[in-house]
Amino acid sequence: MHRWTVHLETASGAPVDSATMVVDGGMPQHGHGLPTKPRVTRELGNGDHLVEGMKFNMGGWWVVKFRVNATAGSDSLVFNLKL
Ligand SMILES: [Cu+2]
Repeated sequence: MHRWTVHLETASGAPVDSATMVVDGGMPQHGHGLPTKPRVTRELGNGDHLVEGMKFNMGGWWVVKFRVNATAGSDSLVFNLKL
């Protein structure tokens, strides 16, 4: 089980502390999602957010998605992990 620190900032580089973040993901080639429900458990300050519950229970191609809502705006990101 991993803990990730996710850093959020505006396009101009200002740290974003107060935000809701939804974590999603899965393995496109296997048709399944994450085996856990990761979530933000703590705001660490200076734009850093602690995400607990990240788990990758097999090797292969994973896609991880974050959806962010804050007063500064909404954004999302998707990236690949090859494990
Ligand atoms: Cu799989």
